[in-house]
Amino acid sequence: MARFPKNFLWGGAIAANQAEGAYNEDGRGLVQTDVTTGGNVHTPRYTTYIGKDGKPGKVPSMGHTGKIPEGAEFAILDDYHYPNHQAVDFYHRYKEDIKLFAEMGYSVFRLSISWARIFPNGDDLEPNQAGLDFYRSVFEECRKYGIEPLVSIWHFDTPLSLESRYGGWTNRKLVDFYVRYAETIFKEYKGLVKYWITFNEINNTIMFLDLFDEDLTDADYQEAYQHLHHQFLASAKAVALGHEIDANYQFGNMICGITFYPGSSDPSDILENLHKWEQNIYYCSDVQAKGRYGSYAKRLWKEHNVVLEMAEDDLEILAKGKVDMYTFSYYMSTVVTTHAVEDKVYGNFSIGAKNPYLTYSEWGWAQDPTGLQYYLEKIYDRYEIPIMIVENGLGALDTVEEDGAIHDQYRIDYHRAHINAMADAIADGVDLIAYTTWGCIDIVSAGTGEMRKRYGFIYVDMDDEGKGTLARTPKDSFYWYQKVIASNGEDVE
Ligand code: P53
Repeated sequence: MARFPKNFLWGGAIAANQAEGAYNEDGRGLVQTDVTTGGNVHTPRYTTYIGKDGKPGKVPSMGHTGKIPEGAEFAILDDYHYPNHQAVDFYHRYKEDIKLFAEMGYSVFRLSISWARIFPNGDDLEPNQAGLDFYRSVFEECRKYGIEPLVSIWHFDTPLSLESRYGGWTNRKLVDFYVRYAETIFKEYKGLVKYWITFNEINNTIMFLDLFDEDLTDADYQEAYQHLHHQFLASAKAVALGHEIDANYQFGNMICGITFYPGSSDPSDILENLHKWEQNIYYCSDVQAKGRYGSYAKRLWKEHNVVLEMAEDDLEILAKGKVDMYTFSYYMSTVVTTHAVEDKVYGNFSIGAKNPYLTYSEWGWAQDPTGLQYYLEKIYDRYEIPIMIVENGLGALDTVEEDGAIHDQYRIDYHRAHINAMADAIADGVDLIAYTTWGCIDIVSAGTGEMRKRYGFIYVDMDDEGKGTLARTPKDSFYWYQKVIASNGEDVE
């Protein structure tokens, strides 16, 4: 028996703001990462601004939602390095990079379109032709090698101008701006693209809320849930419209898929764990895959006195915009407990207590392939639609040997274990159709802004200060993945 179906899609994934660079070229508008500094595992990234008083300042960017003070303006300051400005220059090197992806044997390549390349201010009435041309050329390059593009419409990169002038996603007006942008690209790339993802890791807004701030008020929750409601509407409207524009279009939601385990058999831990799944995973995917808010949503809102502002036909819009496939990222599992935690995980996005049965990466992320199998089986049972794993990888420090080789056996081991877990889930009945590893090529880390936190199978000569030639070198994992793909997942040794 083959471990993977015949048409299984193998490939890798990147995001525009972490790979492209060229942040101010060809009419592109700014996004939040352009005013976000580099950090590391101990120091957060900062969003920089000029205050009302004319003085420069910074606030921790907290993933993607850093708020600057009233009256301040986002600003690029002279004293800081902004790693996303240049990133790894995919904007100018995409032909060379896609050729390498083809050499690995990719049948799918996940990338995102930068909204601010198409609509620099977000609310422009006409798209920027240079932006449209760029992605057309990228997709044509993929097609040349028989690679299917898998396109995220939004990957944490709302045009900055929509943040400063409208206050971002808490403003309902963004729904229409997003839909205009989506309609433009659906029409433009008809015949070139088949697979779309509406919002990358949409659940981060609620999942990471209580991770960064201990003094949260009900107003913070109100804002987060309202923000999500608007993104759900935008996603549902885009899906319905996309299906009209091209009946072949397939849409995925995108969930940051973390597997939650109860810390003990204490029933209160079991219940708390269920509630974490509801708040952090199901809340978003029920709306996007079932077309309605789950029954527990009322409890979540009540906990923080949230009253969602909804228009009359909102629930109908959500019901009509169900996604065709469940797409998610998977890096780690985490432990939920109601008891005092002695051994805490320190990683920037790892949450909760340390799991004594697992090993942790240098950035504190739990390595747990069984958690991936668990997630796949649980989610497939709930939604019964095709599943894509659209991110999975190990952020690690790589060493370049004197002869230029990069022996990243740890990365190979990580992926082998996760691919075996996928095969086990498929054997158990899960309809898994694609796997795109995170960072087919080294790119800027979203969480820390580092280059040294590398995920790629292709090394990029660039350091945290922005020094390097940007030259590309295949790592050992490159040749290993080539073998995996050529054997359709049979040969993972
Ligand atoms: P970095 C948090 C937790 C898990 C995945 O992350 C996350 C995040 C938010 O950063 O993000 C996804 O680069 C995300 C990618 C990101 C990747 O995971 O912080 O979709 O943009 O690069 C890895 O190590």
